[in-house]
Amino acid sequence: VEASIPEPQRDAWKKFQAKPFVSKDDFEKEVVRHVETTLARSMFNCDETAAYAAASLAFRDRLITEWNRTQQRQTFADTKRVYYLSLEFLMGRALDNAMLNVGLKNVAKEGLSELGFRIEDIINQEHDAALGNGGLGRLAACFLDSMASLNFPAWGYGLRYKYGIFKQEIVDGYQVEVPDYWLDFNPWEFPRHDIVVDVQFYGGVRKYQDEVGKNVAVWEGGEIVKATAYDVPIPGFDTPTTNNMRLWSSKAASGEFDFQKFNSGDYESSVADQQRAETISAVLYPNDNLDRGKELRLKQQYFWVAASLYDIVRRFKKSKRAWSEFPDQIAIQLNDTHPTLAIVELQRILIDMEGLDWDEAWTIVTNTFGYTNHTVLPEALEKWSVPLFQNLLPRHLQIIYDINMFFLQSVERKFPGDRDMLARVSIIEESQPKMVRMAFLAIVGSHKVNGVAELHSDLIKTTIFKDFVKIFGPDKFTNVTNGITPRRWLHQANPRLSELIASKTGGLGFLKDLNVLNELEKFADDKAFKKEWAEIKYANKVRLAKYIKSTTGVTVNPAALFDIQVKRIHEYKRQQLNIFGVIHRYLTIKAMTPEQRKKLAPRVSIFGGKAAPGYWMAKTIIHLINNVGAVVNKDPDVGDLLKVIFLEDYNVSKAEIITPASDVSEHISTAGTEASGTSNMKFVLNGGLIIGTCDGANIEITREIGENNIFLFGNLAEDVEDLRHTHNYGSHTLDPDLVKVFDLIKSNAFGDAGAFGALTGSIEDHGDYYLVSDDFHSYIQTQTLVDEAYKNQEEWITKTILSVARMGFFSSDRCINEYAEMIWNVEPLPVEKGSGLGKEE
Ligand code: GL7
Repeated sequence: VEASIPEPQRDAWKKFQAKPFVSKDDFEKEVVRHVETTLARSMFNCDETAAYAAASLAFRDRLITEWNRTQQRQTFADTKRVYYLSLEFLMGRALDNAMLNVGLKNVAKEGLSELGFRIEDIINQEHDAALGNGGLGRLAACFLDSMASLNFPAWGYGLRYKYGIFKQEIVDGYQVEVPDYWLDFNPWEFPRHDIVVDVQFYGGVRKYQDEVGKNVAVWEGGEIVKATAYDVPIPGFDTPTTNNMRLWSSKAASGEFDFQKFNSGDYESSVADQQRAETISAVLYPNDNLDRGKELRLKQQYFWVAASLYDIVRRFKKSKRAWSEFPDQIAIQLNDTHPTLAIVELQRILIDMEGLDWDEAWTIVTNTFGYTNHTVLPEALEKWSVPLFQNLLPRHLQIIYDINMFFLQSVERKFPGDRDMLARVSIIEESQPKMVRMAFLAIVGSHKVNGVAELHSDLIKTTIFKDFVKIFGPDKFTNVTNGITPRRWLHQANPRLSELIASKTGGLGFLKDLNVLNELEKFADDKAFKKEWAEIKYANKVRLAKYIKSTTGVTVNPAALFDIQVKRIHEYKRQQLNIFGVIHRYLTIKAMTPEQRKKLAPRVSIFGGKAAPGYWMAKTIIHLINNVGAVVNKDPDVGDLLKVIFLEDYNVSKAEIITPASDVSEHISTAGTEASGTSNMKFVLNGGLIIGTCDGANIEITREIGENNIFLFGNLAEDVEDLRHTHNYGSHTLDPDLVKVFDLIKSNAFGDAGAFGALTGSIEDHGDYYLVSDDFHSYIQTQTLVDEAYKNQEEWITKTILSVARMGFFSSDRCINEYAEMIWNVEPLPVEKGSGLGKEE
């Protein structure tokens, strides 16, 4: 339908177009207007929740105005766009970020203060948007920020889960999961009730030949679910560009409920249908680095992919271009294998709906997609059972079989007679039942495959995807080392540090070109600068200490060394190594004379992170940490020398308080298991040092900041396989210090040892797959080096300054520019500052 206003009436529109506020007075006017009209409240009935709502709505209005202009500008320019498909976007809070990105935080601060509120209290009202599990989801959020800040025409596509990642409560030392219902009030989304896509499931396929003898496949029957779009504006930093994140929400096709059933008296089942459809976008699967193969998850994936592709194709068709131009106009990036069905769906649209022939369609498809791999852990690689697929998406399964047939034929031509190779690379695993290997499908259907750190990208080429390198050649495989947005992870989380850096580098330019941080090197020995630097770290530690006190009741000394490990709880990330190290420290302190104790640097060991609800071992680790804390924290022999803290419900907004407060953070995964890690980058950028293994991005961080500025320990990735082999087939004797730790646990020192039997047993009796014992000695020794180094504060501070100065590489802006150049082949759409702000285009 033609919905644009005719030429003669457009002047009126232009005259009355919304003008985003820029002044304090206009901001206040907007806040008061929203309190009094949108919220129907008044100055006699305005608490912090209402003030938060009104301030957010004022900023939302502003963002959506820029959003509209950005979309018009991008449509008009008609250049190539990027679509970033991710099942997770771990956005955190939006208000603070919006205020900073549009450069109006001070305006808002003063405005709110005149209206009777402290801006910090208002910011704290916001519920995190927690539509992700961990690093993978947060990476997608950092990428959206960078794409907008760099003026790339780019959209994110995801699911609008009603429940994000669960809220974690610790009850008697155990993790308890509470649903995260976050949509009660969400001012940051715009429901688009006019953008609704029908998504089909189940049914069957009818094949026939048409008049001219062409094979036709029709997918018919089954059921339809409706996808409604919800748009979230993504403001760039210091630019009018405001991109879009479109999230899909599911609804039954029959509207409220099935009236036929209702009228025939079957009220309950008509509501049940509705409920079943809504279930699709109801909940985020809470597993990190684990695939469980649940049918509802496959339904989520297809629902999201089908709606997104329909939307993308519809937008392309409006341009009236030839199909062959599709990859010149559109790049689609697959964030892990979760959206791999998009490859099949686009092929289906092109051959079944648009009538292209196979080869023509397949060329378009492969030139459109890029695939990012985020893990080599076998338990995380997605596979779907063929019978399940057959039932849910019968036509897609046929297309997958055809893709596989053509692919295997090409392999056969290249490696004649190599049947083992064919079996190894087949998209269909010949198991019982047969399985669809999604990573292989993603590789075959994309023109580029990338890993997320150098070691990881090398590993995928030499292990899980080795055969594909032989088949497609090495150029199809590349590396884009992850990055983080310095806007949220420095400017927003650590405003004082950001201000200090700005004062020495000529303003906030470093937030747009993080390599400017290099200028700080010259202050690494500057007395006055170091003093300020140290004061800021101390203030951030005081802030965290207050938070710890208010949430756990434990008093920690801000002068102690803060040693932090916050991330999802996983055996491969080895929080168990950390807590065993803490127990070892406890034993050491207990055995010390008072004189010896005086020489030890006091330490606070801080843990945080969620365990997947079904991951028993991870939950056991949380339990052990809490029980160790309960004993150590009240032991008078220990006092301030050691405190053990578990912070409940680690999430993005808490990370903003925790990250700036570290002296040391732990990134101690078994070598070769953590694809990249991104919190390692955040901690160093905030002036903390790392104790870590030679894994993921730690290696590149070391290369950038220098090996004197990082505490590396442990076995190397290349030795892991041999060590595992010896554990299983040779002799496996545990590290003697670790044995002492286990003995203490077994003496019930931290509660009933039975509770921890599986954890110690996995190391003693079941092969120690994650090499905890092998790395224990090296870990303890390195922690001693940390103690020693921390005593020399002058050198320590210099190390942290040099590290920050050398972190420019890890901006997600660098990473997005690499994707744009190597994979997407897209250019930014430059926009003059201020051109969108109420001026004509
Ligand atoms: C992850 C990796 O585990 C993590 O190392 C990486 O930094 C992140 C982003 O690339 O992706 N892969 C994965 O499956 N999850 C991750 O966080 C859940």
